[in-house]
Amino acid sequence: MFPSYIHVKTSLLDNMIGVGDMVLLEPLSEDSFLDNLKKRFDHSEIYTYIGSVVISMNPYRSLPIYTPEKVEEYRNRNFYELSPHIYALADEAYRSLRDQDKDQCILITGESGAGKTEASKLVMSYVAAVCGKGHEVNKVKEQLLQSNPVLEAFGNAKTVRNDNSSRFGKYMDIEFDFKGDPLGGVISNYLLEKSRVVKQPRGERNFHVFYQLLSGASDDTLNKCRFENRKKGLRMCTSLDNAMQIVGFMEDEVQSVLELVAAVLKLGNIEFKPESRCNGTDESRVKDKNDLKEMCELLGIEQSVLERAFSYRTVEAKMEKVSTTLNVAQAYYARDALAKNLYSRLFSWLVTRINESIQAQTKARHKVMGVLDIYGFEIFEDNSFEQFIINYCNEKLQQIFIELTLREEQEEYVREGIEWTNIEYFNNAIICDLIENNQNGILAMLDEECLRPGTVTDETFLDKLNTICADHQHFESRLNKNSKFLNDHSLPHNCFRIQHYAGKVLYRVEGFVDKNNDLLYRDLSQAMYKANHSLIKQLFPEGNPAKVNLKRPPTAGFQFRASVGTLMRNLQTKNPNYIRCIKPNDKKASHIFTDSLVCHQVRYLGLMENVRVRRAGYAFRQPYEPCLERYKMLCKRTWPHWKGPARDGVEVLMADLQIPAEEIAYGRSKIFIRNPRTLFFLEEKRKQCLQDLATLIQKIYRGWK
Ligand code: AOV
Ligand code: MG
Repeated sequence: MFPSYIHVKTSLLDNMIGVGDMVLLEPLSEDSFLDNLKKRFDHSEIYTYIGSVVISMNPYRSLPIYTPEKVEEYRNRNFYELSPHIYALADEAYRSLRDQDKDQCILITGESGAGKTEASKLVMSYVAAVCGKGHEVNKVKEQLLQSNPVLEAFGNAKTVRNDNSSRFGKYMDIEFDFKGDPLGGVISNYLLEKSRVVKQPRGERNFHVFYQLLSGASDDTLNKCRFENRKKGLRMCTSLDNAMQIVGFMEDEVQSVLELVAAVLKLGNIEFKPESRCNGTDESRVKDKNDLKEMCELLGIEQSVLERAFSYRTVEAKMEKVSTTLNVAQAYYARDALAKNLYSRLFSWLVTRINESIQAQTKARHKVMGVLDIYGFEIFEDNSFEQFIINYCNEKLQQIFIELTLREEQEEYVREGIEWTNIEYFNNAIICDLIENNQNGILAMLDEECLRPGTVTDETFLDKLNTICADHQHFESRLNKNSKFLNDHSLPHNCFRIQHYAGKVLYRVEGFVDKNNDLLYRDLSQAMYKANHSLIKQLFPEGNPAKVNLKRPPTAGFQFRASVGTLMRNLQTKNPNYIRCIKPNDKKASHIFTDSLVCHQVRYLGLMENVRVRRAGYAFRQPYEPCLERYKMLCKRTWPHWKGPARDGVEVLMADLQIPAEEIAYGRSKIFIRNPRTLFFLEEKRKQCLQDLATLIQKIYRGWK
């Protein structure tokens, strides 16, 4: 937890560049909040506090504020001593972990392109710079840091919003020993956006690694991956290769991984044509077998087995096996399902493999620092299952944000023996419940629909929602039985709308059932299991014919809900540190501050709410000693020395300055000030006093001359 005392540096109150802490904003309104952000942004001050929360504006250009000198500047300094910086938060979290034995977590939120991933890397590199040294420790640090480029190559892609958008959620626990030296780490990944493997929205790209392989791999690698005729471009793959080596991948493992990536590319080239059968139906056949052949060679799969799996599907029920033919559309569906599964399982394997490398070698683990960099809230024109899942996760994060911020405030009041007055705030638990409730939550109903026998479609799912959620105040649909939205033409029939804490989002149900089911025909998993390729075999354990399991695997939604639950329980046990990232414009441009865009983010990040919570009781607090030290010159009875407890001195001082009693509360170790104006008054007085003193000294000096 941050020491909540505020050492008022002039930098926090400089009029030119606004105030460094929003808690001190006077008057407080959305306009003044935005104005302050803009003022600071224009002066390249991209960081601003709300108490101990750091707001980070993406500058979209490199600023000279991450140098080794800066690291030294912020090292071992109190949070409010210097101007706001992400390093101050990292330093505070690290020291609190090392010296006060408190597990920490760094929660980074904000929309796509707002700077979350960059922020997480800055925190990690800062901690790496200030924690222990030595050969072994340095190796651990390097491995932890280099896991980033590896995961980014496979899990990031260029999107309309961000050239390096993370398409997976990531939580990393860094483990330290009692001295504060890093021992290792554990990474958890959340739902990779695997649909991107087979289809990308216009103007977007597939995952980086595909391009890195094709334009950057060595001739040897390209040959091994059956890309002999590939025109050689820039060599960019080397940095990935390096990173993988540092993390601890063996040469043959790197090769296997790249072969799999190549296989996905070949798979994407396979096309199908219909072949008429005597019973009048069409059966699918592979059109040109060259890509199929190459893919099978790469993965050590017998071509006929895979070819058959693209034409037939075997359904096993109890003791029976029934084979049905696939038409062309079904064959494409099967191909895409295989590509998505290959890639996402490879990604999960990579995470497991990285974890093996970076896990702590000793059991001396003492404390952990968790860093969460998860996809931000997404409101697109067309929102599907992926956005629904992502937004659900953000809803949960907002919930613990509010909960923990309030709890932290409350705890401090109790500790200091000050009366706590209840704060009104919007509790989004009701929206979380709409989504995750075990009985009638949207995810549960989707699962129920996916498991129900009979014809299940996205429409039957929507029907179900309409009957069950109709009266929920955060759920909207035109087919609601109460028809409240019947005439709302912004709400099409095949959609439902949720009023999230961050705004309303329209979800199109198409694909929900399918994506939640996430089915891969067993013939395909069995074909993969038979592969003579060490990696592939591991990725499809369910393809083992000896272990045919008729039970359905858990749905995508179910798995996600479970992992979010685990994450939340984990975060609850740690001391949270928040970084709230904001994107200044949607042109990826420097120096442009689009008011409406920023305003929108400030709203849905709940930042005003955050300031209000911080200011609800007493905006400001400071331990007695530094307070007395700073203002004792304002009172004859405390200047130049106060003999006695600092608290008494502060009381005398405040009485002498005629600060109204209701403005102040005296806690056990701190003075609490209700209104920032009182603080400004004190600061103003002090400035005046210092000026008078300077004039006096000048006069004396002249007198001497
Ligand atoms: P995100 O993680 O929040 O989006 P990133 O951290 O990838 O966003 O930031 C997007 C881009 O903004 C980076 O590639 C940088 O070019 C630039 N940027 C961000 N922070 C800084 C900074 N502190 N200094 C300079 N440039 C910066 V997403 O992963 O899409 O939700 O899913
Ligand atoms: Mg990111």
